[in-house]
Amino acid sequence: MSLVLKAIEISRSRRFGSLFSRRVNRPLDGKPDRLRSTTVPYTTVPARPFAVAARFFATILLVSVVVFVSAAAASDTPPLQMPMQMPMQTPKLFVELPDYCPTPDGMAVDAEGNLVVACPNYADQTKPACVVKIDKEGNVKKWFDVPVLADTGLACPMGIAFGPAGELYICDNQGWKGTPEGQFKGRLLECRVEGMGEEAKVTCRTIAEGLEHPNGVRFHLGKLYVTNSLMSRENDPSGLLVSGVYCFDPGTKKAIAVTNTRKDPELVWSVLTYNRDCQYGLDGIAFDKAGRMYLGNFGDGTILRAELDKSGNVLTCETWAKDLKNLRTTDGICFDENDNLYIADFSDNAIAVVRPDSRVYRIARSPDSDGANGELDQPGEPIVWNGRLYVTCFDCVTGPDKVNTKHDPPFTITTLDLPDQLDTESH
Ligand SMILES: [Ca+2]
Ligand SMILES: [Ca+2]
Repeated sequence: MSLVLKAIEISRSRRFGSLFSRRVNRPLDGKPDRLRSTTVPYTTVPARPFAVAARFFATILLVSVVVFVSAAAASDTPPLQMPMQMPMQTPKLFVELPDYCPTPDGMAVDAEGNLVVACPNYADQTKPACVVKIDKEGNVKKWFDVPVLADTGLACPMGIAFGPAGELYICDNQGWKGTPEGQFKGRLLECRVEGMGEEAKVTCRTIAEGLEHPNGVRFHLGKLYVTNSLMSRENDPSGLLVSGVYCFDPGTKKAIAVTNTRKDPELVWSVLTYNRDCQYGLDGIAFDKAGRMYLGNFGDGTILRAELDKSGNVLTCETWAKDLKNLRTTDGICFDENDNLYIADFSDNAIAVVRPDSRVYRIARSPDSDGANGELDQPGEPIVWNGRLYVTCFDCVTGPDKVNTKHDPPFTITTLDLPDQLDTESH
């Protein structure tokens, strides 16, 4: 502010000096010098220069007051909320997974700070579906093989979440491969595991069964919320796909059998997916600090936000974020500690961030590749771990709307900076 006034002071004195010296002796006829008759006397005309000078002073004073008042007012109000910079990043390779993890998917962090990854191994189901642990240095160890379903001889762990006692909840998506024997056989498992790898002692029980496509799970205030991405038995008059989110009590004594229709009492919300070219519904799920539930509707590329009551019932649910230029499909989602929501844009090989004000940004996108250099190779799920974003590369599905054209080794987890850290560093 003082610099501004100083500049005005300098300007004012210069303007006044030149103005006065030019006008103080002016010819009475007002003609330019070259036309003036030599008979026309010069005289001094003080009135008009002083009037001009007075007006000039008044103008300068007014401008100064306006500038001062504006600056003072500005200092008392918050700065304008300018759009945050969201530079596109080049993902970096975190780890190449062992051959027994060809299709990494859901993630969680255990009590010791390890990254825990579910591996349904759809790309090669001769490899038992398993859960691995990865330490900060990127050392990968098998934790345990997920108990198979007798009907299929397979397990298909996708979304995972820890409960308060270290029990691991697993969406066992038996229907994902589309085999007849796996249809409507999805389970929500609770597994307690002691030891690692060959020595692991695994005790699992089924919380819910008969799910068509259990995909994402979160433990929230003592309840388990699970997305069911397909509910094809529910024939909506529109002909559009129905999908939903269930709320299960982990304390249930016996497995809850669902019908995959809106009649299920545990179904807390259902939606349609409007994109007829991609009929795949609710997928990623996450909760913000205020306890609101966020759901990704995969085919529509939308994020829904739901308010819950204390019993876990959905009070309201609305489309919260949608921006198809920056986010086309919503697979796994997660929050950072600042309530920024990260989304794996599965089909577009990209990562999006939704700010708390619901604006959507794309922060990384990779061309089709094998992922060897850390490229996004069909991102399935993001997670915030040790101050960075980590993303599993599912690398398994191809099709006309998918960037990925081939399942190809290596099998990878890649990593990105959190945008807020970039903001901090750049300031
Ligand atoms: Ca790959
Ligand atoms: Ca690939």
